Amino acid sequence: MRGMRFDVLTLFPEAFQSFLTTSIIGRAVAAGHIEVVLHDIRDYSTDKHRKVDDVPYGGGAGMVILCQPLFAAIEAVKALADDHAPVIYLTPQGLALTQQRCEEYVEQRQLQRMILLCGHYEGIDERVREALVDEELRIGDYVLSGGELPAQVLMDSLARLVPGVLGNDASAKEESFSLALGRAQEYPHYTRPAEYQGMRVPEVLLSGHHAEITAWRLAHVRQGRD
Ligand code: 4H3
Repeated sequence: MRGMRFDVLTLFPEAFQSFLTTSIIGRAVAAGHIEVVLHDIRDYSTDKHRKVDDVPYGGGAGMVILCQPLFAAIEAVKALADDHAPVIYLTPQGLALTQQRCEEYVEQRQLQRMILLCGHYEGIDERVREALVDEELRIGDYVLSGGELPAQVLMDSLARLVPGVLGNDASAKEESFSLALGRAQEYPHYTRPAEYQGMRVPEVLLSGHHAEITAWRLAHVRQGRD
């Protein structure tokens, strides 16, 4: 399977800098397993002052991102590659991002490319949503000031399912296996030293008996809770 390409539309491309250069994601980008292309929505404004937002019709707090730069940006970015790419808007009203949905994106649909739309302020003009947004996703039940963090969460959760991204290919599969059993669940992990301030690592984990270790881990699976 080919890597994934993400085209990110944002007013704050600099918010992605450390994410894209650090740790596993940094290596995945450097190795070409994932490609992330950042697009500054402001670059698509035709206004002489590069205006991207205005006050809401009907009144109310905050600013709304204009149709013009969003239509121009999305249409231009769609045309940059041949692959069909759904436009995904990160919003608290969207479908919940779950491990199962991540696996469906990466494996079942063999999705190669996504366009991620990050809003800010009060959000985007509704006509952009109606005409151009294919899916809405939320990373959790809370409101954030921008879609940039949710976009990074989405890319991180998908990237680690792309073959080659994790040094140890088993890690992602193992974790999704345990997730398939129910809610997010994990067994306890330990590393050296075997004793720290009087606290011992369970002896069975030091034993090298793989069947017993597996049984211990199954017995100590922790369930995610609300
Ligand atoms: C996503 C986006 C929470 C989530 C978001 C989430 C800012 C959406 C702006 C942005 C709109 C106004 N908050 N839970 N906020 O995934 O574009 O809400």
